[in-house]
Amino acid sequence: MIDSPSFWRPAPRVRLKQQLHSGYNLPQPQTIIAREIYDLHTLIFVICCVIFVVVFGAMFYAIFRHRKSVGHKAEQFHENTTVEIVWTVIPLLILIGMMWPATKTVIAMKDTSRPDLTIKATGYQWKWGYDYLTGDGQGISFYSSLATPRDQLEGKAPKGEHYLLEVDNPVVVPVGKKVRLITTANDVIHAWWVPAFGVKQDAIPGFVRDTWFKVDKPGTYRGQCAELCGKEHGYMPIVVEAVEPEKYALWVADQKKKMAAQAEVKALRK
Ligand SMILES: [Cu+2]
Repeated sequence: MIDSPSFWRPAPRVRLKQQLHSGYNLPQPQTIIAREIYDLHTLIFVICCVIFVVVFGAMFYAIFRHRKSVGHKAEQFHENTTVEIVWTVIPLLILIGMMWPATKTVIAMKDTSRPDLTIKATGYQWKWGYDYLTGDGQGISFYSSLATPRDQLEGKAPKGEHYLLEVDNPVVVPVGKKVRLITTANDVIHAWWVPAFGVKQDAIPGFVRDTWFKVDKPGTYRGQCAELCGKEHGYMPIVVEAVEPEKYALWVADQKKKMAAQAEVKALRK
């Protein structure tokens, strides 16, 4: 397993609270896709609220003003073609108005073309393995396991700030670069999920799926496996360190040095 390099300092930590709970809303978006999802969520929510107010307003008004006790009689308009067309066309237009931006975002989410680097994430029961397939870091490969001490899991020690959301080897990526993430699994279905990136992709044994993200700001971003994958499903978090490209180059150089040293040791043992 590859240790975190000693010279390389992690970027300023984005507080977990900020990431997971921005009030009662979605986490603060950190990528263009996450921002689009966030805006879409707001737009659709507003549309739903307007429909709610209009429909219930009209209903309660009608119930109150036209009640039988003040002498109203029910209007009869069965098989009124105009009414039927109106209440079909209006919802249809509303749905098209919602579908248009949503479809654009879904298409953008799936556009993994022309990445700056490609990383393969493999789900294992119960950890993640990462292989850097293209880019400067090509050839880097490591496992990323839960780093929360056993004592905390067993309730013998107070829970730390990043309880169950900390790993020994985080995935390191440069900010402002398009990262294509390929997901697969070794045993059962897992899912690679980092809420702040707007990324959630199943990792399926025997299949290769992909997604992408481009992180705006340096920071530590956390997520979890999002597919029930066995008894330690909750113990395979994801930690992504997004760093400036210069820092990333230093990290890559350090990892490569370590890999070369490991290869030498192996050769000597033969
Ligand atoms: Cu899993």
